[in-house]
Amino acid sequence: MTKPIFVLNGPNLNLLGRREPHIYGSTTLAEVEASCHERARALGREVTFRQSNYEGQIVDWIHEAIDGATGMIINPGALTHTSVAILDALKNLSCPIIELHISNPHQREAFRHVSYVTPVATATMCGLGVGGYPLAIEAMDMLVRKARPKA
Ligand code: CA2
Repeated sequence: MTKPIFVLNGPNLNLLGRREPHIYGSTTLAEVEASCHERARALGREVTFRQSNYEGQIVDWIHEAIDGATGMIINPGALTHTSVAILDALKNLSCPIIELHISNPHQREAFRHVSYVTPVATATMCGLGVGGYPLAIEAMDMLVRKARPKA
């Protein structure tokens, strides 16, 4: 059986749809998760979708992905701009990595212009709102097929 695509979400993303709708929209994280499963199903893939407010938990899930994921989509939230631990964990993955953001951090405060994740990401996607999540599933499917063409 093929391994799932991991979709990991960092701190505060559990508040999606309930706070700051002018930046992040009014869709909840549960609805975002449903959109990922739906797009993955159409592509014949599975998704493991998780969110945590704790850096160490995200590091543990990245470790789980070393042998357990076919691709890693990660929105590390604010940890994008601070976390050497997440960078170091991601370095251990051999599968494609997509760094995903709902907003476009480059249009926001200067401290959001730095990402510790970008150097190890296969691709980055940002500024597409929550619609970026199912698009990232499609992009990941393309990257995985490119990495491992069928015999
Ligand atoms: O645009 C993104 O996806 C971010 O990763 C979101 C992070 C932010 O620190 C990054 O710079 C860009 C913040 C996540 C907070 O999510 C919330 C969602 C709804 C309400 C409040 C916070």
